[in-house]
Amino acid sequence: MIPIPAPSRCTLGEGRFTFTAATPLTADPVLAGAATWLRQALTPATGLPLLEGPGGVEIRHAVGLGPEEYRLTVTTESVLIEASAQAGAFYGAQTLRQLLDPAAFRTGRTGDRTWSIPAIEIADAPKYGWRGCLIDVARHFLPKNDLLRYIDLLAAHKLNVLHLHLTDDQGWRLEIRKYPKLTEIGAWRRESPLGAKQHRLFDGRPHGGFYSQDDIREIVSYAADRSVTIVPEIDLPGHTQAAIAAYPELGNLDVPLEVRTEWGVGENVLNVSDDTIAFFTDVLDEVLELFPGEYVCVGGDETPKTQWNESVPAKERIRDLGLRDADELQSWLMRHFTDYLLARGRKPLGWDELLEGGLPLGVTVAAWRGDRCAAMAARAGHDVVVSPFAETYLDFRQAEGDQEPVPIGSVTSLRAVHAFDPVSPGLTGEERSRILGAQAALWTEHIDSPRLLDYMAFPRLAAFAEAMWSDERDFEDFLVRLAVHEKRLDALGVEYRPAAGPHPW
Ligand code: TNX
Repeated sequence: MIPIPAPSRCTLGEGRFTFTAATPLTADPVLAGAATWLRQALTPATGLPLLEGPGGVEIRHAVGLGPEEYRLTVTTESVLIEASAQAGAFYGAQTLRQLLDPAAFRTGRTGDRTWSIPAIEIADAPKYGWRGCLIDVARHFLPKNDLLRYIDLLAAHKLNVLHLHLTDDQGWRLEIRKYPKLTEIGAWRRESPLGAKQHRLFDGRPHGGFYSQDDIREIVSYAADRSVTIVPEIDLPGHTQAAIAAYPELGNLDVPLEVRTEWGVGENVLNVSDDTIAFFTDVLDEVLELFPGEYVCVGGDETPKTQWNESVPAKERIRDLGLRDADELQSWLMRHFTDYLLARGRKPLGWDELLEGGLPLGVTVAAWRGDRCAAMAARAGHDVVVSPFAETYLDFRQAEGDQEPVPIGSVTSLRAVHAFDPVSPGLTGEERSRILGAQAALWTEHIDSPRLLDYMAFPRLAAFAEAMWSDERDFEDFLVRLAVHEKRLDALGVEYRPAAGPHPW
């Protein structure tokens, strides 16, 4: 019954608090969102109306707590959540839900039962501020309702950032009003000539989908109600073949391209003309309108320089700008976009490859290639969000075995994710303070359905959440709590990988 992630401090009392149809719920007006959410979450499963009024469950504003911190005090007579801000109140409400029987996680009633929680005192706050998860909706589109369900799942684990990888070679998933072909053409890929025979390289099927701007507004506000901020990613200047397929003038070749039907790093990158820069500035204008969060990711990863090394206009650009080579050209190009974001009061996020050509301060680095890159970025004075592939890439499988999904990368076990610490031991105090936190990554080359996404994400995302939130970590104790947590996931309909072994499909 002790929650996941484990709270900082937790003292069990005597007896239980029992809910009845008459148990009221009230909140300070500034924290009303948490009460609204709690009612929405609990009433369908429990039948408890939790009507407005004093004397039962109270969400009270308290000064002196951090914005994500809360205290939860349950006696036989009352339930009190104290917080200084919405996020803390919401996390208190999430913890309260975990104290109930796992049946409270269903969306309808399963019979009459008495709902009660143990008397307990919890004081809780997160270890890291950036507790994120990347979902790649470009390689395989995740329909809106499934994405909303994921936002609920992140919030249930007190994760607070959803990094949405919206564009890639294999699909452009965001409606841009000024450039409709990005989704008319770029959101759809045909059957791959490689076909199903090459399953391990590509699933071979036609595929597509995108979010309209109203879908995005809905997703952003749904997430905000659950203390989740969305960081949109428009990946530049590599990973852009879908955009080039829609608008060939963005590319380096004279031959038309189609939305890519293979995985792996692609050679087709943007050209560096003024028109291309203007095009993506327009795209970012619309992105900023849609996503109010501070951070916007402009990618910068895996950009092969072959085409620039062979293209006359690129070579002229390098010469005219007095640059040394194509790596510096990438930095020059990316600086346009990061400066643009900084000038509009936003914080640019970019993958660690950007460090290679020099990067303006004020750019936060998403370090995916291990401790060395994270340390390098911190040392150079950048804020860092770490996402090392060996420990946080949840597209890697959870165990060896023929029944496990497509083997890419290495095995990332539940234990390894739980033991993960974003701060590597070699960092100085100053460098440590630059590590904002971490994010798990669900890249979806080989994850073509919400069912498989569940299987890859859970239970590892629960372990990751604990690594981000909890100061003290004990894997054996986590496993004991996970046995109960699996029942919550069952009630939510999450098709996680059971501890006993893989699904037979
Ligand atoms: C590397 S991490 C990528 C992605 C792939 C992933 C597969 C990063 C910035 N780029 O494009 O999907 O590996 O695990």
